Amino acid sequence: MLNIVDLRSDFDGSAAKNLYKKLTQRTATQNGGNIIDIVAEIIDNVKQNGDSALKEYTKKFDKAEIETIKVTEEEITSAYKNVDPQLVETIKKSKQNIWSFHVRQLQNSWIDPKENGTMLGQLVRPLEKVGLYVPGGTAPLISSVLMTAVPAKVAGVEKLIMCTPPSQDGSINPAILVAAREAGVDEVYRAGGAQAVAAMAYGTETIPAVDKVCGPGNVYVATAKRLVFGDCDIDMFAGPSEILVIADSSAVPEYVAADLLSQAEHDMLASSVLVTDDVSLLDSVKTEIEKQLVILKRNEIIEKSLKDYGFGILVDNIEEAIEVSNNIAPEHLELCVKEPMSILGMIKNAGAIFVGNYSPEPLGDYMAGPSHVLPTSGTARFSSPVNVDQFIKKTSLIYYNKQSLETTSSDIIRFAEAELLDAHANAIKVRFKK
Ligand code: HSO
Ligand code: ZN
Repeated sequence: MLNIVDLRSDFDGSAAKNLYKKLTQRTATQNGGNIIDIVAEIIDNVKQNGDSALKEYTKKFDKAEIETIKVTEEEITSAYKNVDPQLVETIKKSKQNIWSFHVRQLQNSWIDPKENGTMLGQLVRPLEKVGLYVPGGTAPLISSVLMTAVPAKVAGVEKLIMCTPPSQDGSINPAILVAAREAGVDEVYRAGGAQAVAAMAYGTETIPAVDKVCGPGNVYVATAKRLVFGDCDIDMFAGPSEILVIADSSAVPEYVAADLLSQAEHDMLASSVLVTDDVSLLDSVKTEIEKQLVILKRNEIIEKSLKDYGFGILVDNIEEAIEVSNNIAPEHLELCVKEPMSILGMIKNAGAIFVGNYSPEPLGDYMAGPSHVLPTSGTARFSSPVNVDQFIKKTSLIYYNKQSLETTSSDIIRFAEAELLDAHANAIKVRFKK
């Protein structure tokens, strides 16, 4: 089922290059066409007509006739009664682990007074209002609520709101509501798609405008985020899930196969790649995939995903495997090799690295602590997982006294005059004229 690519004799060849391209451009084709026009019209309508536009779209796209957009306190209370108490406990544990990890990312403001009387500093402040989009879809991604909301709350975001499309009866998955409450989300609204992004970016009668819109979504949501960017901030464009496993003869085929399948089940566009220097491991993983696939519920999605974007890549040695991985820059990288720690230093591009046979990717999806919202489609070359930094901003602080300003006055005046900006120069001169 995996597509086999043998790079052993052709390591730097075009086979590798084409493969990287195919894997990192899985969503490129979705952004064309008239989607931009459709989304721009939706945004405009929400800007003009607020709540009533939202309700119309909810009727049209989600087939739900809703009276109240805001989820009530009673709905949240009853959500707790409708979720297995053990799942509530699991959600709480996961939240705690995510919190403990992200607390370590907090940065202090600082002020640096110098002997010459100057003082420079940096004030670190949280964003005030953030909006989180949680998509509907075939799998309710309860954990994704925690993985974005908790880092925002650790950063100190005061008002965290969430939009998610309702089911046809107007309700919202109770476990999603429990996760939102546990993570510290302040308000939840029934709204989906591009219209929800527009509502959070510009505000409606019910939904407050926010400083930043976060969260994954389909191509309409992604396009809406692109269009509102500038009026507010946005996070990354998370694409379909990816896993790349580097494995040698010490890997366990059953585990490797299970981990590849775990990401393939997300999406027909998901990608699962095994890179190995051991032909017989590759054979056993292929056999294991066939064996495990038949009992998996989402096997149709998995089969399609593996057919298009599942690869078994053969290389001469683990150094070459690392080079392949660095070129793909996978969202998730598993190291199933004899001495995983010894190769960490060579890995340049990956969203998250899972070290050894007992750190499978779903550990990171749910419980380990680092956010599972990670850079996809090769963007790990230049971007980071969702983290506290994305919910803060910095302000510079500058203090000079009369004497220290005088010391540097001639340099400022020289700069200003070179730029032909004499009002700038004058702002210095007036302070020191005799
Ligand atoms: N692996 C997905 C996240 C997820 N998995 C949510 C299960 N639930 C993208 O990192
Ligand atoms: Zn996952």
